[in-house]
Amino acid sequence: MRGSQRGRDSGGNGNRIRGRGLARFPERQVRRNNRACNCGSAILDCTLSSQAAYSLARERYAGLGVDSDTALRKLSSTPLSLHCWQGDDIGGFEGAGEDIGGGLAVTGNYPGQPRTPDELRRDFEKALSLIPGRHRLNLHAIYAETGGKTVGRDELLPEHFAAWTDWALDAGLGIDFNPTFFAHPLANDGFTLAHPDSSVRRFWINHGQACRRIGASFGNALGSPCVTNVWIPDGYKDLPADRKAPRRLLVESLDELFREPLDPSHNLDAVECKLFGLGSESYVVGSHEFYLGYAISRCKVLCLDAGHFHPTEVVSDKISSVLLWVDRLLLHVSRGVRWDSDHVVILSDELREIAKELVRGGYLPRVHIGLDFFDASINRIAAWVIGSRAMLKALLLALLEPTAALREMEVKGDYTGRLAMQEQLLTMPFGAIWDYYCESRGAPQESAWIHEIRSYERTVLSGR
Ligand code: RNT
Ligand code: ZN
Repeated sequence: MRGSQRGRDSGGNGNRIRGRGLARFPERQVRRNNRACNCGSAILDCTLSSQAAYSLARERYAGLGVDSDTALRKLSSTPLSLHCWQGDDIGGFEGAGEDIGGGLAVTGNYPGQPRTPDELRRDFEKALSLIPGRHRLNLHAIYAETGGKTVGRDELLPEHFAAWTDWALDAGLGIDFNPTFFAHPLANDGFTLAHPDSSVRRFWINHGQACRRIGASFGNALGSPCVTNVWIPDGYKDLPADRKAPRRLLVESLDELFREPLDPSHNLDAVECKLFGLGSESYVVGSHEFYLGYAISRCKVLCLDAGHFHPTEVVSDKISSVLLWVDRLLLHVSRGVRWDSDHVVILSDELREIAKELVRGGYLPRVHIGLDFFDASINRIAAWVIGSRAMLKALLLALLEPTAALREMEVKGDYTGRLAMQEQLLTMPFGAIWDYYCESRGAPQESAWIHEIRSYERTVLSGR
């Protein structure tokens, strides 16, 4: 594969990070002790009942030829990239008072929205303490901290993200990044990088260039490549007279935006397509075909957002196709519901299919698993926790699948056996494995984390 963007730790998906790890998560430290667990790594204490349930479940999976200890080890080395914007309704801290725009809409008014970067970071830490494993933060440019000074998006510098970097270093988190091509007066026409006015395009190109350098500074400081993802809202509500010209402009703008060579062990560029959005129902410049071609020809990471396709089209079916042609994939795991592409992720059929594809294809080292949803009608921290835990549960289910046995039936044409086994797998004692995993990684079991959210609401959120 020519000129591919491989990170420093190209054998994995980029979570070998610098930092002091659990230092910032006292709740996890409290649960830690020295007793050995069966599952091998990152050993924490587990209650006897969860150990016993795990032992029984492990035997059941062993009966299918599946080693659950190995599955847990693989799961714990798979990071998710958790999007900061679920925490504050994509508000950011620019303070210009712009609407989000870009066809993005966050509905709901749940109390406790964070008002400052520190409050957002505190909420994020709370969420992380309830999600097993070591994960990453996915940041947007509008979360810059400029000390009250107005800084144009085309002038943003790594120093405006110094607090995020220090915090991530302390917490042992990697960071991924996104230029923000919305919520700005120069995006109000609905066009940014494909705007017919070259000065508008130039502003947004400069913003993208600034963001790539910021991404590289995260990657350099944290010792793990930052995936910097470009998504633009550009498109038309109604039937365009010219579909070609904006796409040509977008290629030009992107080529200029990505012109500066950056070390792929610091920064990896990704591009995200969309079929339609609110206000861009008839035409989106950056369609799937556009970005698939762009990513292949320019050796970029392709981003597939699960909410960005026709409702009957599924991302799970695209993974094995696009990974024949691009080196790396970024997923925006989301859940479309009618017109909305950003409901909180749950353990749906499609989520399980996505995870199965990642595991069956051996793709985990080439795929960055990002989450992308926003809901302000429920507790925002709980939304992070529900979506992240659902993704991890889906991955664990996939890791516990007796894939070889299913494939054997498939090649023999025994589709009856294949379907019967797929149904049988749904009643296996997966919950015992998952609860044990959570406990052994210092995170609450499935029935317990909600109590911690309720108490955080009482003690912290209610004071805001
Ligand atoms: C929008 C895209 C994009 C955004 C974030 C906030 O439809 O999915 O990824 O959700 O940049
Ligand atoms: Zn997305």
